[in-house]
Amino acid sequence: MNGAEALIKTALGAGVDVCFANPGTTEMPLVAALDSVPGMRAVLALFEGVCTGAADGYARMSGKPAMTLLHLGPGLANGLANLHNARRANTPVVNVIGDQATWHRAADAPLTSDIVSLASPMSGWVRETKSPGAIAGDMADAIAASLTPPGKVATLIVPSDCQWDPAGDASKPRTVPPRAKVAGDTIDRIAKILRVKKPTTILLGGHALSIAGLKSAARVASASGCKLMTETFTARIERGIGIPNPMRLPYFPEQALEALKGTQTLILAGTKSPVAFFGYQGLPSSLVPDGCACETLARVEDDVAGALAALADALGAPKDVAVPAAKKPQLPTGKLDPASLGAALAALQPENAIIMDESATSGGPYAAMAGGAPPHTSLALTGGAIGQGFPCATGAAVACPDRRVIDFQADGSGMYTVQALWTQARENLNVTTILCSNRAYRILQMEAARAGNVEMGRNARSLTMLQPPEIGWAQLAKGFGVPGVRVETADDLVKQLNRALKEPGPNFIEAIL
Ligand SMILES: Cc1ncc(C[n+]2csc(CCOP(=O)(O)OP(=O)(O)O)c2C)c(N)n1
Repeated sequence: MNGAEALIKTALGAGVDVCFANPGTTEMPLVAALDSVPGMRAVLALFEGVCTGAADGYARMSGKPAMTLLHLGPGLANGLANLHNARRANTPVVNVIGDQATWHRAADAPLTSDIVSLASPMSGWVRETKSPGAIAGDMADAIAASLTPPGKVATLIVPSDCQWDPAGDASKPRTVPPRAKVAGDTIDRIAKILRVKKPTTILLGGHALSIAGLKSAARVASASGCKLMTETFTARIERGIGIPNPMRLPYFPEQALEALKGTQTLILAGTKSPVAFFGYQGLPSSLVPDGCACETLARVEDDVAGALAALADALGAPKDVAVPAAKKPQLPTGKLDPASLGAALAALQPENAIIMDESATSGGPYAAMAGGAPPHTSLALTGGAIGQGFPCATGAAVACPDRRVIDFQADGSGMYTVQALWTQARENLNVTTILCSNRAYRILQMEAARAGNVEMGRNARSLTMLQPPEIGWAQLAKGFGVPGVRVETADDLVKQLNRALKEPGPNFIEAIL
């Protein structure tokens, strides 16, 4: 067995059986090993940002890492933005990156670069394999590191001679520590704060947004009268009829501070203390109101769902709390705008759908209505590096072939990684894309106005508008092998969405806003 085969056998032994790849010469032994060691599903993506975003979506839905296979420093560099998003989502990802043969490094050949330095900021764990005998153990360590709570990006750099030279056998999976249980003292301390019944808000994130976490949080709120809120951008949240539906902390700092106004204690459950997405002149970094105390029930790496359940019990909360009936979204007619688009999606999405939400400024009305949609899972852009929607939806569909994935996709963001559509077609994935076609970087126009640049000049307009020329989205989708249509009214959208959601395989709807 050579090093490459030992690596793949180790991955399979640890349950890692999907590889999102864009290989090159330095990964050829690994490419061969993907056949000589059977069991790995190898998925080609035509840009490394698609590989890394797909690995993120896959792990958010399956709970286990996929491996990426990337080509030296430049291949990794192309994938970094979506690794940044994965890192912010605490997603387990295992990057395997080929490098020059150890004896060829000194030659400083054209593709040689400092891969460790490139990988480090976006990785929670980085290692270079030093010998063929070490490769299997390194891979086992990388997988364990990725799965160590709360979940990490782990990057293993494997020189090509360590792949092709004879190696020992595969390594056994390492033991991964479970999420830390929150101490009884902490539960008692938080329960005491909640019993005082001063205005208190619990900010929920990470695993608190599972069904069990949300239900326990609702029990705590019903027993104590506290408010519940979720972090603004959630890696994964369960939503829909019958599922507690806390308000989302607003994005803009003025609105977030307003939403938290009057709160005397902010309790963190599976998230960090909230901060503004950007620094704005005259506004603070921290979104915790002045004079408000901040307490931690559970950190992101802790068993936050268990802590919320224990807290609910400590407060003597009833076992089940009725979820207020949510308004069922009505099918829209007439003009197509973010409100009618949101209503159409919320009304038509099938039970158990996975919504990848990179809808940016077009998604507000949908987010407000989704609580009345059938139960579903929602994934968001956690790190703000746009271009995540198409890849993440692709990975989610690989993880969950029996569920319909809906990529609710802003147009500007979509253009960064549009070639993921080709992977959706090749793998025949059940992904419906709804493209919010406002043909602008709308958020940047809003930010310009907020900064006082209301009458934008020629350059500012040019840098925030996506036409001319108009992007032919439906033709683009068709060119990648995904049937695509364009709709201009709410009625047309309803008709096309109804059809698309029932058809197997990928499809695409450009909604002109
Ligand atoms: C990788 C990366 N590049 C650039 C940006 C800056 N940026 C933030 S939002 C945005 C435009 C978003 O436009 P679109 O996706 O069409 O959504 P809209 O604002 O129109 O709703 C840009 C360029 C970013 N966040 N990430």
